[in-house]
Amino acid sequence: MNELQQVLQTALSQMQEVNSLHELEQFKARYVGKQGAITAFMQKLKDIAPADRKAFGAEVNQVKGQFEVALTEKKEHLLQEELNNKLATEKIDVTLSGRDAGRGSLHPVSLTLNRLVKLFAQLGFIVADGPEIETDYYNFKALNIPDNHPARAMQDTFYTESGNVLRTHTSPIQVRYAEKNTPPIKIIAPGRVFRVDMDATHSPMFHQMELLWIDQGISFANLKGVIIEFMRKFFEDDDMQVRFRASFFPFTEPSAEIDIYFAKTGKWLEVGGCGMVHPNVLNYMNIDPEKYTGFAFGFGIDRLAMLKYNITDLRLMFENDLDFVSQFKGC
Ligand code: 2NL
Repeated sequence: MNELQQVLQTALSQMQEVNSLHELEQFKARYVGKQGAITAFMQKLKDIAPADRKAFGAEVNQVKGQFEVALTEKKEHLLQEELNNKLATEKIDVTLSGRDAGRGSLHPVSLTLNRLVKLFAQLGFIVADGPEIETDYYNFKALNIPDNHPARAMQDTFYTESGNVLRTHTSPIQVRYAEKNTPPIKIIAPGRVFRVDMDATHSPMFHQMELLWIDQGISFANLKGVIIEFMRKFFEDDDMQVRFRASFFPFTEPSAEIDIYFAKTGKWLEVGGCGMVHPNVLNYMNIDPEKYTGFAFGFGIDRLAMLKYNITDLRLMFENDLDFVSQFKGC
């Protein structure tokens, strides 16, 4: 019995030296664990004379209880100490200024599109929109593109299983608009277009913009005026030379390619196509070609953006690399 009391006294005094929760766990095991000093007394019970067993057992239980009460107090004390420690050391200075999250920037295609919309708004054109999945009718037939035209081939156009197409140009937007509205029609149609084509200078998805102006008395002079004015405004060069080179499109007659002259390089560059809307196309739009005429033109927004911002590789435009995109802040 004396021995047991001595073990308890030693335990209680040693407990005072413990100063971490981890240490306390190991300390606890030394006394009440499987091999613990207090546990050992419990195992002695079978060697005690039957008459003394009850008293002995009660005493061991009582000591064990005292030990555990002390242990719980110690644990609470250590937890409190740990908390006080944290509160004292982990201070937050709420007066420090915040970290800059960084400001995003618009993609050069978006920047260019925004400029185009603004520029043509000043000339009286509104934006029209339409679906990216189109019917054969709006993408080809209503544009006077014959059944055997190479653009309709599987090698050039993405077809859906149901026989629709991913629009190959934004012209169908204009056909849909003209069909539902009466002249004067003055619209621009920007958007994504899709063609089976993929190399250093071609992407299967790119951005195009077309313009359509239909009214009484619209002539090739109006076409030239709008396009020349647009090119000079867009490239911020009032003397920029624009050249119209005779060409062919099924949806316009006459048709021309648009070239611009870069004084920097001394080179003419083709930037788009244009023409007077073909009478067949006006008929598909339910517009009387005897009463109205119109012109249309189209160009690639990505290519125009590349020229404007001196971007040399088309693939950069579609990789969405932050180091690339963030170079256009403030443009
Ligand atoms: C090019 C050529 C062009 C048109 C697009 C058009 C649209 C309608 C009616 C008639 Cl609804 N024409 N669009 C006309 C001429 C040329 O684009 O090289 N695009 C990148």
